[in-house]
Amino acid sequence: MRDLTAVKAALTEHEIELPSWAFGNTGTRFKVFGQPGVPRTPWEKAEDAAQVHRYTGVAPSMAVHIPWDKVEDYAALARHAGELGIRIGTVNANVFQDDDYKLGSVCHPDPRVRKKAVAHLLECVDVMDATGSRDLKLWFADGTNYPGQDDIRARQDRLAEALATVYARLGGDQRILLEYKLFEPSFYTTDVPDWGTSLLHCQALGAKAQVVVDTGHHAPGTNIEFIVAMLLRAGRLGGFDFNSRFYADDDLMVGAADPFQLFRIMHEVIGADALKPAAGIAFMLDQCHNIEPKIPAQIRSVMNVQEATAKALLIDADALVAAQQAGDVLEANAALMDAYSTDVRPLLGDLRQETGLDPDPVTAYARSGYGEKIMAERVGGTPASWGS
Ligand code: LRH
Ligand code: MN
Repeated sequence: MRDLTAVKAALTEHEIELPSWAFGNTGTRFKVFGQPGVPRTPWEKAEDAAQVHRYTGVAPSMAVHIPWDKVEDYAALARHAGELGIRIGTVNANVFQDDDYKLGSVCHPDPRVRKKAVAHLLECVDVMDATGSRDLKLWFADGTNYPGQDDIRARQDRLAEALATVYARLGGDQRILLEYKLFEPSFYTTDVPDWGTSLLHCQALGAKAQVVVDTGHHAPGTNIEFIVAMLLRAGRLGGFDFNSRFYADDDLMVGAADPFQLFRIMHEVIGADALKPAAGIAFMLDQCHNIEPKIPAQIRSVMNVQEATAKALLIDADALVAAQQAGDVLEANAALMDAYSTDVRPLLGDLRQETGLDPDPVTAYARSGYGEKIMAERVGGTPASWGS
C-alpha cells in the first residue's frame, strides 16, 4: 500500500471545479423543474459554489457559461468570488442556443453566421482577461441530421479556420479546451464527435489547445480510460467534464452510475503522474441536478471524485507492476480490485478533520441551515436556468 501521508497530500492539493449551471434549474426537453432557493444571478451561483468549497475544501473554482452567466462587470464577479474564498475558473462559450445556429455555428455554411459565432468566442476570451481564467472550453453542438445535408469535409475546414482565429487571440497561459460529443443535438454527424477529431484539431492549432473528456459523451461500452491514457501519452489531456450516465448524456452525479469507471480513469491519471495541479488538467464537474437538491448534490459529487481518487492512490503500484511484468493476470487485476474494494471514507474523514473541516460535508452543510436560508431569501426575480 502507498504511504498514507503521500496519499493525503495528493488528495489535499487535488482541486475539482464546479459548473455554475449546476446550481440553476435544469431538465430535459420535456421539462425543466424549478426548485426553491435557486440562484437568480451569477453572484448567487458563486455563493452556492463557495458553500461546496467550504465543506469539501477542494472545490476552489466555479466555471462560468456565457451568456448564462453574463454580467456587466466580470472583474467585479471575480472579486466577489474571491471574497467568498473561491475564483472564477473555466469560461464556457455557448454557440448552441441562438436561432442563427440551427445549421451550426462555426461550421455553418453561411459565413455571416460563422462570423457571429467567432465573435462570441472572442468575447469569451475578453471575459477570461477580466476574470483571470486560464481556460476557454469550447463545445460545439454543430452537426447534421441527414446524409447530404452538408459537406462533412467543408465543415471541418470551417471549424479549423474558426479555431485558428480564436487560438491566435489567446494570451499568456490561456488555453483552448476542445470538447467532443458523439451525438445530440445532432443525430447524423457531429463535427467534433470523438477524441480523435478533437485531438487532430488541437494538434493543428498548437500546444495551447487541449482535449476535454466529458464522461457522458461516448458511445455505450467505450473504454474511456483508454482514451484518457492515449491523451495523457500525447500530452493533450486538458481536462474532464465529470458526470455519469446509464444511457446517453444523462449528466448525473459523477460516480453515481459507474464508480468503478471513475476509479479506472483516475488510475490512468495517477499512473501518468498527472493528478497534481502542475500537470494542468482541469478536473471539472459538468452535471445537471434536475430533481435533486443542487448544493448537496455538488458536495456528494466532489466526494465521489475524492473517493475514486483515494482508492486509485491506494493501488500498490509495485505489486501491480511486478504482476504485470510476470504476466500474472489475476494478481495484477487483484492489485486494482484490492484498492477499489478499500473503504476510503474513514481516510477522507480523517483528512478533512486534519484540515479543519467536518469529516462529513453533507451533514455539515445540512446542519448549516444555508439551504433553508436561501429558500427564504431568494423570493422573486428569475431563477437561473439554462433557458433554451
Ligand atoms: C454539452 C456539455 C458542454 C456544456 C454543456 C452544459 O453536452 O457537456 O460541456 O457546455 O454540456
Ligand atoms: Mn460537458
